[in-house]
Amino acid sequence: MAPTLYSFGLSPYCRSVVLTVRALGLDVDLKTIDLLKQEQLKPEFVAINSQHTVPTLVDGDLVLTESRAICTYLISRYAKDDSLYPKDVITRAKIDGLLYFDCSTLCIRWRAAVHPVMKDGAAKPSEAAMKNLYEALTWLDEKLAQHPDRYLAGTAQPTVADLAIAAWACTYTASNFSLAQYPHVTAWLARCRENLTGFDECEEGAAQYAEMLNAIIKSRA
Ligand SMILES: N[C@@H](CCC(=O)N[C@@H](CS)C(=O)NCC(=O)O)C(=O)O
Repeated sequence: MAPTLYSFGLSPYCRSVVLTVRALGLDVDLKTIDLLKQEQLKPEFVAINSQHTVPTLVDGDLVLTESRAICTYLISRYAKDDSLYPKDVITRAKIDGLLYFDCSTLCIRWRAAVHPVMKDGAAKPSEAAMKNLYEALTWLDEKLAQHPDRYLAGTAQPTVADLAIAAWACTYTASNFSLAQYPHVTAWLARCRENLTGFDECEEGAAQYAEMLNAIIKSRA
């Protein structure tokens, strides 16, 4: 039976998993949990994931509730080759490092900038939070500068690190946070746009997210 993926298109976490599903050409039963309608709090979903977050993957008896673990699991279980998550120890270590950087730094700093607006009534992201976010993007740019024209882990082909981080990066650009001062990030994102299967779908979700965020900011101006 195909795995079930509970997902919401506006969520960057979900979009990274959907990019992985598309890259694998995998058949999944995609079920939308509309966070704007608070569907994640319905008892039937909380019974599956008491943390009530998407993405959530159910594959047989396995329930996974962390986006990056879902991506690497799907690749390990279903990929025809290992290009998205190479078994070579050094390359895999670099990819894991990038996924943790995404989880512990990029996402956290994005959330620190945007959540006060989305959840706590702030008029716009604070300057301090934006400074921290831009600092993290400088680090991402520096990583890419070490091997221009390649993907994040230094590979010639995209890996799961690109899928995870591109889902966030296109959210920045859609939300009018300029990446102009990060030439390597800009060029890498263009490569992702050109080469990742399903990137249009990912950018569509990013545009909807941005529309929601910008409408909130405008309403408080
Ligand atoms: N660490 C989780 C975070 C997932 C997460 O925070 N998802 C948000 C949407 S972007 C969510 O489901 N929020 C609903 C809630 O917390 O009730 C992952 O990477 O999968």
